[in-house]
Amino acid sequence: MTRLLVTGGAGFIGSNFVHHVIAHTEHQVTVLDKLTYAGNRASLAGLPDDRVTFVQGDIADAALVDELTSRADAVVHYAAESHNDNSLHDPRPFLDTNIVGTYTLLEAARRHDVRFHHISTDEVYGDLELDDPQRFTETTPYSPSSPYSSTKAGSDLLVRAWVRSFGVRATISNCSNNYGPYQHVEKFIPRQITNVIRGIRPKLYGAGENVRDWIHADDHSSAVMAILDRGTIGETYLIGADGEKNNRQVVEQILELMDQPQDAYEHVTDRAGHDLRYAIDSTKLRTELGWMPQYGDFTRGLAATIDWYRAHEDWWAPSKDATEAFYAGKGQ
Ligand code: NAD
Ligand code: TDX
Repeated sequence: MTRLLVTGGAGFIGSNFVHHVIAHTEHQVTVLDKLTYAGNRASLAGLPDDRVTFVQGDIADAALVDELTSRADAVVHYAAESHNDNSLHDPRPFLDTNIVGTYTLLEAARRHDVRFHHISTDEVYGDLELDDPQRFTETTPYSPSSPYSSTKAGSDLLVRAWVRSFGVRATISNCSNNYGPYQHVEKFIPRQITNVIRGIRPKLYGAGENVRDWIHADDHSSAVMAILDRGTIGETYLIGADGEKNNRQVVEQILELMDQPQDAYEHVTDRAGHDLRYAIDSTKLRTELGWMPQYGDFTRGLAATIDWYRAHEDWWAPSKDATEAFYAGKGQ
């Protein structure tokens, strides 16, 4: 039995991972989560009390992090400020959590010699041209564009330095855009689904030509488990499921699946510095660790996600009005 400390376990992907661990292993889980606007305890509902412990706290709180890390066999670090648009509005919390928070966890992992897995993003690599035949690999140079992605890049580099300088037993994964249930309504896919449910037209930034490489959150979780179980210390693994689509295609698919005319959306003010395209080559993860995504069919995963938002208005409704007010203030 392994004791996992999962940071950010009340967020979208962290909570998916906690459910995955409980369903597929015998591990014990302690969740450390600050419950920012993005955290929601309801995302952890139904889990067994004798295997999951919830601690509300900040990953930058050194005393708390030290105590929890001393009682763990591995730290799986999801906690972050995660939304690009928020980082353009107020970058400070991104520095505090993504940089100082990661540093605080690394120091505790170093003191207690605890295995560490750092969750990161493909955005650290910057963006690609639409017709670039290359995709991101583990050797692509870092070139982040936004306050969010630059703080994630900084946190990755801290992990690499703590491995090399102090021998911390860490791995890193950089994943592409996730979708699925329990994603905050500020993000692209849930925002558009819940807009349609509310009778609001979906909002496409700019022309909608930007490409994202979609992966279901369940597939992200199984990849992280594979890296925790079989990954090589010091290595980075890219996680992706060959899911490239431009934003206009995704909105049209949502509208079609929700029985709306395919052109029932609006173009709104583009994001400043908007990355054009992300695309992941996950050959290393597939060949070295034998991982495969289970959601080959984006349309099926999207339809199930739409069903989930239809059935769980109680989960997302409390955040919806404030989120739309924030966007309205920016012409988005
Ligand atoms: P999220 O915003 O849904 O959840 C983040 C969680 O972290 C929340 O529960 C929040 O309360 C918690 N948190 C924030 N600051 C904290 C702090 N200082 N101390 C403790 N807890 C804190 O984010 P997400 O989309 O689930 O992303 C999780 C991780 O995955 C992040 O590291 C993100 O960079 C990475 N990632 C996300 C995606 C994606 O598509 N969403 C893709 C690749 C990587
Ligand atoms: O209303 C919208 N309209 C729109 O066109 C919103 C909210 C977004 N968009 C566009 C911007 C992006 O091109 O959709 C795309 C996806 O946007 P987000 O959901 O904000 O995701 P992105 O900025 O790509 O970053 C996501 O993937 C990588 C996560 O939020 C990050 O945490 C992760 O690291």
